[in-house]
Amino acid sequence: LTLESSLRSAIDNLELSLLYQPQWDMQDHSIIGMEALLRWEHPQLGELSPVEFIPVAEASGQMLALGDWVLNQALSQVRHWIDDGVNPPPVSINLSMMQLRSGDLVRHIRNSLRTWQVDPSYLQLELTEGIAMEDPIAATSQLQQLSALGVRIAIGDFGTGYSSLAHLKRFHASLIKIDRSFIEGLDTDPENQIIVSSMITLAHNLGLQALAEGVETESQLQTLRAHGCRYMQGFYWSHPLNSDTMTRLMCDMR
Ligand code: G
Ligand code: G
Repeated sequence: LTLESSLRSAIDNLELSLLYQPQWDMQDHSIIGMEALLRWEHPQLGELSPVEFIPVAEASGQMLALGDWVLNQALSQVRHWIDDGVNPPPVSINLSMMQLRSGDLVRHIRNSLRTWQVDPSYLQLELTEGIAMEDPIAATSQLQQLSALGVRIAIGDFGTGYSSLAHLKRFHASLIKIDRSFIEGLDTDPENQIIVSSMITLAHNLGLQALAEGVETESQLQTLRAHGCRYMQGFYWSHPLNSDTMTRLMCDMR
């Protein structure tokens, strides 16, 4: 059985799940958001990373179905949390190239929000510079509509691709996520410190929030703080968590 054909049954067979990684506000150590991360428990191959199967989904015309599954799964979880009296922070989902290209993204998102009766402010869409820049005009128009709806936009893997500063504003982003590769080298490479510090300043000067992803050590944390970075995500606090563990964490923090 190929990955492609087993992906077709993965949704039906409940082999997919979402994990949630908290995002922290360094000022009061509260959780200001969480990133939903897709997992596939393959019956023979075990847990597969999206890095392995997202390209298969894109190449085999299954990405839209997969993207819809992620969207609905995340919003149904938000609905559960609200119903259980756990007021969750915005949940961020990753968008793929195909979803932005389909031309149907805004309608899908509006429908899902309506289905689950979830306010758009609970949803954040994360896309990479590369995805947004693939077709900047189409991206701009859809992101503008989503932002007008009240959905938040985040640009992930920031600094790794071709970024035009003008586009950052046009994409209606409210948050940039500084790529893990810059955080990794923070302790050893003085140039990385300059780059990260500039990205934080750039974000703030544009009226955007800056979040550092992949923070793993106390020393990275301190360096980022010293450069004015307020929001962080990474193994230092928490790995991606299943929904039950995430619920417990949110309840414990109140
Ligand atoms: O969680 P992990 O480190 O394995 O994720 C690897 C990559 O897969 C990350 O870059 C992440 O953005 C991407 N990814 C995780 N979940 C999703 C998803 O639901 N949709 C898309 N398009 N990408 C995802
Ligand atoms: O590109 P994106 O931000 O969506 O990637 C998220 C991926 O990064 C997930 O697969 C997640 O498991 C992983 N991740 C999250 N925090 C850390 C971290 O502190 N260190 C490392 N190495 N990976 C992380």
